[in-house]
Amino acid sequence: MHLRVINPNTTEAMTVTIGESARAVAGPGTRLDAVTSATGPASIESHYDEALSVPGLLAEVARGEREGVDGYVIACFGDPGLDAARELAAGPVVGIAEGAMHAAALVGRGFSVVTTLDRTKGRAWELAERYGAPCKGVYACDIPVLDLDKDPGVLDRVVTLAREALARDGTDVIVLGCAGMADLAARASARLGVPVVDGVAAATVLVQALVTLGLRTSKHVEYATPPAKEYK
Ligand code: 5HY
Repeated sequence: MHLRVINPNTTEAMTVTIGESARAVAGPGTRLDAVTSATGPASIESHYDEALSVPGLLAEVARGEREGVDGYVIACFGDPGLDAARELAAGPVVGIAEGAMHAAALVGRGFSVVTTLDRTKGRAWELAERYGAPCKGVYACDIPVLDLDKDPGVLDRVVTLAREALARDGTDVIVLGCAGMADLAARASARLGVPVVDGVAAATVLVQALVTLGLRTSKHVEYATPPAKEYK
């Protein structure tokens, strides 16, 4: 099968981290490529950024459809453009928040999210609500997305916040709230002694599982191909 992981921001360095995390869990029969949106924000840290990330994301899904891609991961914790992507894609489309939250629910009673900026916490709560996931808390380490790979103290900040979250929320699983944190999951889990979910890996395995099950996005009504019309 051929899967495509799409970084909806325009920062190639993040796509490298994302690709490494996705390839680490891709099966032997899976061809996986990680691509970067050609247009839009360098990072997604607001509703404005999220809105401007969607056209570039959808262009990558449309290209994937022309190239016969079997399934997609939207590698941004806001799951931007998820429903629109499902209208374009024949195969399954999973966002990393969606994948992480469902995986977390399968290995614990409840999870806490550790994300980047305070202002993105509301979106994480909204998604947990939509997905019916047992999210008990959302915390921000206040590190801008593009500083995650520059700040040497990131792992310590995430672990400290996660420890506080587990105690305060009474949770037993941590979800990392940014694609740029994908490479922290194993080390954080070793230090915390609880499962720490990287949404890139979780969503990749979920899409792979759906394709293996022969489950493609339903085209009955809601996610049918959009009606043909002029777009200016
Ligand atoms: C992400 N922003 O995963 C989100 C993280 C966030 O550019 N990639 C981004 O803070 O929502």
